[in-house]
Amino acid sequence: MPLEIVRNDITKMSVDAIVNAANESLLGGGGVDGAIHRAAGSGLLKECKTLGGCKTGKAKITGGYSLPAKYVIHTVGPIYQDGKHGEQALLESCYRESLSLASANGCRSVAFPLISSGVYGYPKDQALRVAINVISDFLLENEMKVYIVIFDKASYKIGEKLFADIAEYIDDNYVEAHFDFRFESVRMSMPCGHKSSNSGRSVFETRSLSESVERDSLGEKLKQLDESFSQMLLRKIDEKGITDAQCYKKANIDRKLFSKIRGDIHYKPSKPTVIAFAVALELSLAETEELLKKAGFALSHSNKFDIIIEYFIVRGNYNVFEINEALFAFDQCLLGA
Ligand code: AR6
Repeated sequence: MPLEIVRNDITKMSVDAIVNAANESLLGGGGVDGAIHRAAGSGLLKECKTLGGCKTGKAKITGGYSLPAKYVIHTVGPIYQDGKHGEQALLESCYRESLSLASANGCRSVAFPLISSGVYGYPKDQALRVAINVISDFLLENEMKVYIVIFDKASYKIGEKLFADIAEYIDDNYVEAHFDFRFESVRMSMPCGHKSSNSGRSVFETRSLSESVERDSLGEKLKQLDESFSQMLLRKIDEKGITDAQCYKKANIDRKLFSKIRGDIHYKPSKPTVIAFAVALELSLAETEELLKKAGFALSHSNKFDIIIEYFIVRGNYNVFEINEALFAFDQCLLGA
């Protein structure tokens, strides 16, 4: 996944560069800045003293010293007043400048904290949205692995209305599914010889009859395998008139994985990968089910992840990054590789 949201302490990230939410002096402070200086050791402050500070919205780079990261990119986020003082443009600039500095220094992986969302008071859901928008734009043109690092659950918030809507959707659908599920388990646990009220034939008998038919035609059937996942994916890309790169980037899937899928018609993807492509291709719910089926999966109402995906697809919201925000908020695995 080119963009990933993770819960971690940024000082522990083994990436080429971590980004520091610094202040204009670049001489350290509290929050993530304090944590980075403590973990890097005194060499970092010494180098920072030679930089002559940094303006809000800009970024400067130093070594990582005792950190697992090779570099620290120091950027200064805006202090949030009321959103009418150019805060958003400045925050966007922090992400853009940091990414271009990372790129200029050959970094292939970078980790960001949610800049300005602590002491500087930027509302966390809006800070996250800005981060995702700028980073995903950058990833359309550049190859890099970018992490947004969320320190604790409290510092992560998607819009309250969205959260409440999804929670309600899960509630409505989850209850329904539990009824179905109980019914299913009763059916599944019937003993083999149980007479089905519909056919009057035992499950065992039905199976032996059909087994002989199947044995005969198995060889034939194997010769007529359905279109595979990879074949359907490539066909849909053609039908939508988009390029491979547009598709895998929109799906938040990296190029290498896409080439594997392209080169192997029997490639078996994970479920989040299939859904990421369905979202990138803006497939309807029925088409998503079809694509999932090609890879041996289905959407189920006994699964929160599936219900959240369904919530977005039925509303025609195909932004993989927004979907990932919501999945993260509900502690589900994310779309992508
Ligand atoms: N790893 C990842 N994220 C963290 C960590 C960590 N170890 N520690 C905190 N955060 P803040 P700002 C999150 O206040 O708002 C400093 O004093 C935190 O939960 O560090 O840009 C500077 O010197 C929050 O979501 O930065 C400046 O004076 C996010 O990092 C001022 O604070 C940013 O919170 C900058 O304020």
